[in-house]
Amino acid sequence: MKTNKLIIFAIALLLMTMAAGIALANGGDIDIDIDIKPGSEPNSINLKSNGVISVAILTTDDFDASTVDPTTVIFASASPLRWTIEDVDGDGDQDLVLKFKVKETGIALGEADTTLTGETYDGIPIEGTDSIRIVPTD
Ligand SMILES: [Ca+2]
Ligand SMILES: [Ca+2]
Ligand SMILES: [Ca+2]
Repeated sequence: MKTNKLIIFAIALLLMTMAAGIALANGGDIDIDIDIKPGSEPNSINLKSNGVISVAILTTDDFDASTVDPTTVIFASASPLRWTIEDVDGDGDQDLVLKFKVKETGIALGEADTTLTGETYDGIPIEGTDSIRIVPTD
């Protein structure tokens, strides 16, 4: 009897979680996982750099990064220079890796995270945020 109650509780919890997920999806943006500077942590950014920064949109159980239209992606204020589909985190599924010019991002001193937005090919808005660490530039 106790086991039955536990199972019913677990199912109820699962249904509630699913309902919350659907509500969120209907609310607009899909929350996506991004990784600024894939494979490195913290995500140090040198604002004086003329370089390029990589940002990965990760494929998860809930989201397929290859559905993102790269031409719609904006990271901070920058549009991507180029992109590739690759398994950047080595977990067996294909991720979308985009490159941005650091200078075009408009990231300023004191910012602690940066958001990437875009749309899927179906026009569904996506949004993901990751932390950054601005490298001191005396
Ligand atoms: Ca990172
Ligand atoms: Ca994955
Ligand atoms: Ca992967």
